[in-house]
Amino acid sequence: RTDEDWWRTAVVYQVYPRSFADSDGDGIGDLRGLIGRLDHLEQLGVDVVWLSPIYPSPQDDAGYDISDYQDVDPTFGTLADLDELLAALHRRGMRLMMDLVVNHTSDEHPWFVESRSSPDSPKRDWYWWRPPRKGTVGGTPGAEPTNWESFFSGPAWTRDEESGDYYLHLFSRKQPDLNWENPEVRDAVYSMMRWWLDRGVDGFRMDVINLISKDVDLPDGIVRAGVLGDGTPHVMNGPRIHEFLAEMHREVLHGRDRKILTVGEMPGVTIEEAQLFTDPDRREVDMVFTFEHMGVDHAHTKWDLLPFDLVALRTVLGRWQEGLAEVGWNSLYWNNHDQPRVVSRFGDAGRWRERSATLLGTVLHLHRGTPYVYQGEELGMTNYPFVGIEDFRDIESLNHHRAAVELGADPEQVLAALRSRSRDNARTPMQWDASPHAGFTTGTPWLPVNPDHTEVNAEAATADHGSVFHHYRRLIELRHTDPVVAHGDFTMLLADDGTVYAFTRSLDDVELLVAANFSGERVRADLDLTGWADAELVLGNVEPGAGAGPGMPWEGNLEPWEALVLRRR
Ligand code: ISL
Repeated sequence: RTDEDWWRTAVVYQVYPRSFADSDGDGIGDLRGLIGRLDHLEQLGVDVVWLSPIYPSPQDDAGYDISDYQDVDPTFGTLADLDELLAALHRRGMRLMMDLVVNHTSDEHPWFVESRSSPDSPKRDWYWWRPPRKGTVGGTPGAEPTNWESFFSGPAWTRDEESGDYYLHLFSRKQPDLNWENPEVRDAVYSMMRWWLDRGVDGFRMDVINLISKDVDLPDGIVRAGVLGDGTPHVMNGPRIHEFLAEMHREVLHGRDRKILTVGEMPGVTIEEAQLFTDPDRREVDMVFTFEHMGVDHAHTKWDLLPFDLVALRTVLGRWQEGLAEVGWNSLYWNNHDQPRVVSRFGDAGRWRERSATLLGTVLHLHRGTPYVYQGEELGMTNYPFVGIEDFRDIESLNHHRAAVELGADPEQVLAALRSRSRDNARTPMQWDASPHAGFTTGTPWLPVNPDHTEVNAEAATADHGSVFHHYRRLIELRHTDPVVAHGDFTMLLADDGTVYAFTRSLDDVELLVAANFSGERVRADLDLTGWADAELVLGNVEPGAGAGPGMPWEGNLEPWEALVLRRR
């Protein structure tokens, strides 16, 4: 294998810095806190750290609203701390991937301040400014240039009182969208990216990067519920998206002395699009984050809860495995800072917390693609027991609550959806030990620590050989040592089974069989085990294994939430 595709055998660990480790007692995590915890990551064995935004920011959207791309927010530390983190990671053989948020800036970024200052500003065209809709009075509902709803509720346009014009913001009003049609904008972004690469960083995770090319006619969207329309067909995977990414590759990534890792976060991306985005010959990005499997438990929006459906999950994941088998590459994730905790979502966070957390890890890490571990996932961290709206901090949750209640929804139902789906579930502090704030801070944490930290914490998990942590460590090691895990073909089994998830992987003369029982009952997997009698048990989450081993072939029985991996030649 060449250095060109080192990332195919890699595992990425996401750090959400505000909630990882606080070194100075202000209740918010920081870079020095992270530097102090690198042993944990090294022991886990991950190859890359993806760092969520640490740039100067008014923190309207927890750092995804950036006011200076080339510095560090004092809350998180200094550029010198960042350099030290980078050096410390490199010394330990790990790489650093930065978050690149360039669909929008903060409204406090000097570019936007300048753009807003006058319709004649040389930077006016760096953002999407439009007059009120013809025949309307600016500032009144309906006068917005389009009917689009923002991802964070309410109209996607805000009026600037001074000029009377509106600016576009697909997210909060403090996150104005950059106009990528303007070549100066693209140049400014590329030069900023080169600056980070010259500093030594190893990759970029590109925030909502498939939203940067808009349909310049800005047509209205279809109105489904309420009064606002769905603008997404006019902004997702827009007409120039491939052109922009290829240009970025040429201008920034091509010809470097090392292979830079790129992953595009792409809500609404289809497999057909992903094949184009990740085809190595097209030189756009190495992989994308799809959202399709995150949608299997919602109806129209993420707030309309559906029960977990294993068949739906398998159908989606299976299609992506197949779709990117010949060309392109998958990213694999259950969790990030925008998703509720997977063990509370697809597993059983009560009686079978550890068992289901290790099952979920096994299933994900044995797929073909690059796995991402979100901080705390390797401990089996769970959703927080939120009660009232005052417990939430996330702008998406707060805005949705306000908008839904205004439209007449039952507040108790809105809260029920937030408890299960709010992004704050992912954002409670990392649980290091059993002490009052879980070893995260000596001060008051910005979001409370989950009360289960007395049991679920890194100190306890690293000391226990049978923990979720050590299971994840073994999964990561397996990817590093057994080429079939990274490079083997993937075949899904049991297409219609609502309980057992099973598949095989194969490379040359080696074949793996993975079987996982997504239920709290003992079951028998309906698999044809001919030829597996002498298989070796590589990994399992039930001690001492389900009877598989030399002279003790596995007969297809699975304990509650049991997952196992067999290998044959
Ligand atoms: O959180 C979501 C899932 O419901 C999405 O609406 C989310 O906002 C979308 O996936 C884009 O996410 C990224 O960009 C946002 C930021 O708030 C998220 O944290 C980030 O991951 C805007 O920058």
